[in-house]
Amino acid sequence: MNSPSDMDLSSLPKEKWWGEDYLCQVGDFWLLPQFIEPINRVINNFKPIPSDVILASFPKTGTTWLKSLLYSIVNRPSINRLATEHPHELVPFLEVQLYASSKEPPLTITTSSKPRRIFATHIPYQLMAKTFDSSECKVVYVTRNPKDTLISTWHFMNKWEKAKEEPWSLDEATENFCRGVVPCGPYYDHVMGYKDMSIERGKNVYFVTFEDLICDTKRHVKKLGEFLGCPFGDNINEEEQVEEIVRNCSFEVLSNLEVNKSEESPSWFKLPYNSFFRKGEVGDHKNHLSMDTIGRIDEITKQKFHSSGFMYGI
Ligand code: PAP
Repeated sequence: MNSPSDMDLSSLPKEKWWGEDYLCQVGDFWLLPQFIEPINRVINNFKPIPSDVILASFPKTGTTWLKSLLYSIVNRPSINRLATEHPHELVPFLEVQLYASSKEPPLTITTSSKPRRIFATHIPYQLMAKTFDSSECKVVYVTRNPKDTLISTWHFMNKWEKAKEEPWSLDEATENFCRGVVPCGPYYDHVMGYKDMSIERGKNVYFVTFEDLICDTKRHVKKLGEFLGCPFGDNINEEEQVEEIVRNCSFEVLSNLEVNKSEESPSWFKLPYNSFFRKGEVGDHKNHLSMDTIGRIDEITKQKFHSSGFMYGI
């Protein structure tokens, strides 16, 4: 298999995905060309330490929410930096922020286990296997049902400058999603990589779905506390802490903070801070997809998830 460490960009398979823009294939995955070098740097240089927490996800599946939750669980709500700092600044992406332009470990990477380091990545497990398998770090993976993921991706992409001239139609987005030719796609392979890892290395991987998280956020906050080795006790004070974390990280609270409503863009990304908050609901695909398209995606979900025993996504 091609891995980013031995690839020559010009020799990689390419596919058009939006107008004239193309994605490059590394292993089985389609990546935006500008992220191939940074991903390469992460794979070759990032060495997690055992106390690290790494949030992995396919884009648009709940990353921003989990960043907020993990940051709050590890630091507890008394340090509510979420009130003034965007979740993506508190928990940086390895490939988009920390290793974006240099293989030299940034300062945050070189510090010790205190304060505890939390990083995020959209890199598929299959490309990061060596990094993860040689470390005892904790991995949290969040996924979301494919149809809502598609709709969230479609909305997000249409916020790009390019969309003003050339909107990404829902038909085109659906076609690409079904073929797997979207950034970090195929979605199904991304999810199954981490799902399999969670089965093989349950002690180190917490696999959760957006829908389960919405259903019972409190239970997951407590379980995540245990998983990360910083459990909440049974006393009233700690119960209140859990409730405060759930509230502080809710879509309603986060999306109404000035820092998250900001039209400014971060230095490392072209879209404004507010583009990471839209609706935060389960089932929005029903407002956009025809019954035929729903049927088509459900068929793929059966083949890719259900046939592997993962009864999810329909
Ligand atoms: P990213 O991969 O670009 O970081 P990510 O955070 O994974 O994006 O996904 C964004 C989705 O999470 C958006 O979903 P939507 O388009 O269906 O609305 C966004 O609204 C949603 N989201 C962000 N924060 C929260 C939250 N606190 N609770 C629930 N959903 C949230």
